[in-house]
Amino acid sequence: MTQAIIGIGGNLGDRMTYLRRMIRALDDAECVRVSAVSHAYETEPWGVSDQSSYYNAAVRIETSLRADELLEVCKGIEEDLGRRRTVRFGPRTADLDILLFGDEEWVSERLTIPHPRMLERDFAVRPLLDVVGDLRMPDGSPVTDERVRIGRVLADLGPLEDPAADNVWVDEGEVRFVRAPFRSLEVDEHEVIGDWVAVGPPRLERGGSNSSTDFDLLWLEEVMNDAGVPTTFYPHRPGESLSSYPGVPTEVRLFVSRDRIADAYRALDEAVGEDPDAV
Ligand code: A4P
Ligand code: MG
Repeated sequence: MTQAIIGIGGNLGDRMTYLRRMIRALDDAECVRVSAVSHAYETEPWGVSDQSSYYNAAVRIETSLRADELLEVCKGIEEDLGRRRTVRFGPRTADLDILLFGDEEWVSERLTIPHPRMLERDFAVRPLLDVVGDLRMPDGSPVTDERVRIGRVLADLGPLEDPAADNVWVDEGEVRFVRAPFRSLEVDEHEVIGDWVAVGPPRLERGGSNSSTDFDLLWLEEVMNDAGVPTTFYPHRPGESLSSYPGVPTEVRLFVSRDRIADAYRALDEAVGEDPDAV
């Protein structure tokens, strides 16, 4: 896994919506997971004058892709979001630049990492410092805002939704990550209860006798407990149904503490990685 930072921005259309869609698309991409998101900033357009201000942000991801593969993912997202390449540095709905990719350096016609002009751009550095406090360039020098001189931040527009905080995974049979409605909590009460978030598939039980799910919630509980992530079942532990309505299925769900969801992800990933039969 490599930690990479992607600078995102755009200055056409509903700019905030495009930022959200870029973040979402990155998190949805195969082998990419968003682990932190900066504030959104309104920034002074740089390059071609006479274009409207940009909204910029930075996204920290964990990925098993190589940098050149990640570039293809980024270009695909730009395309999906309707970017038309017209003028270089000109207006666009969605621009994704790989700013840093672990401590790797790339110099080719298609890919330069670290992004060559990032340190002089307020619109790149400011959000970047939101997502990684103590950040270093591949040569070991710290990333600071000392050299910024172009693309000034005009306004801090506040936090953007961080999908890592809200993702829950549910599904029948297989482990699959399903996104909760983005940041909103209008998930039904079976999925979020107070500070608890449901993970894993629901287990349907009928008056005491268990129906099978391919995926055992007790196994998942063990994984979480090993990782120190607090868990609880609702409405009761599997197999301990107290239903007074025999035959009426009860949905038993495992919940983990909401503020530990990132650890929950990691623990499951590791567990599945170790045990191919687990799913
Ligand atoms: N490329 C090389 N290295 C990278 C990398 N690390 N990440 C290549 C992404 N792409 C990289 O990019 C041109 C080519 O750069 C790509 O085909 C890729 O192979 P592009 O996105 O097609 O065109 P572009 O964005 O116009 O060029 P470039 O060089 O990425 O421009 P910048 O530097 O991103 O500038 N003002 C404000 N306030 N905020 C902005 O976000 N952005 C720009 C674009 C101009 N002014 C801005 C902003
Ligand atoms: Mg670009």
